[in-house]
Amino acid sequence: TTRVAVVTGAASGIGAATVARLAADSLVAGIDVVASPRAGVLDLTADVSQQPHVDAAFARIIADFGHVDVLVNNAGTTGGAHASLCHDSAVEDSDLMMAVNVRGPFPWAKAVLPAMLARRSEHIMNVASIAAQVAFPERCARTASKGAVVAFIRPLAAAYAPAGIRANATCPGVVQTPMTHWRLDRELLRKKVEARVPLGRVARANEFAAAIAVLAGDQLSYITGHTLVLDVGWTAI
Ligand code: KPC
Repeated sequence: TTRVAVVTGAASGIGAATVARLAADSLVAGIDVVASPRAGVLDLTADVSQQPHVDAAFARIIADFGHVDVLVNNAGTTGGAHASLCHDSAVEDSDLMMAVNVRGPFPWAKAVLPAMLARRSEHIMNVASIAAQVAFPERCARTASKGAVVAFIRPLAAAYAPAGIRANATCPGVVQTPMTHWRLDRELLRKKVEARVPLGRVARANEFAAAIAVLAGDQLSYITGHTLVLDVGWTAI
C-alpha cells in the first residue's frame, strides 16, 4: 500500500518543502492554519492548538486515505516579526509557544497512535530547532518550547518501539522562510546570523525536507528517540 504522510505547518517553509518531497512517493495530507490547496495533496485547514480542529482533520485523512504511516509535527511559531529579551517579553508570548509548539504535537500523536499500533508501524517526527540545543536569547519562550518538542519524542520512542513505531526529532538551523524573512531580509541582522554558521549561509527549506524524507523512509530502521541536528556545525563550535 502507498505510504500516507501527514505534515503540519504545511503551507510554507520547512513544511511546504517536506510536503513537496514526500508527495513524490507518498499520499500526503498537509495541515495548516491558513488554506493552501495544492494539486495532488489533501490540504486541510486546522489549528494544531485546537483539539476539535485536529480531530476533524484526522477524521478526514482516515476517510480519504484509511491510515497514517508518517506524522511530521512541523507546525510551529517564532512569535512573529519581533524578538526581545526575557524581561521585555510578554508572558502571553510563552502561552502561544506552548499552545502551538509544545501542545500541538500532542493531539496529533494521540490521534495517529491507535491506528499505528494496529498496523505495527511507523514514524512520528517532531521538527524542533537548534534553539533546542543553543540559546536564542531574544526568543526565550521559543527556546524553552523547542526543548520540550525534542523531549516529547523520547517517551514516544521508548513506549512504542516494541510496537514498531519510531519517534525522532530534527533540529534545523536557521532557514529562509516567511517566518524568518523579517530578520534575514535586514542586512545587519542577516550577517549576524551568518557569522554563527560555519558554512556562512542559512539553509534552504528543502535541505531539511530531504533529511525528514530520509528519516521517514525505512532505511534507518534502528533509529528512534534520536535528535538529528541539521546546522552545518553551528553547535559544533
Ligand atoms: C533557529 C531558530 O529557531 C531560531 S529562532 C529565530 C527565529 S527569528 O527570531 O524569527 O529569526
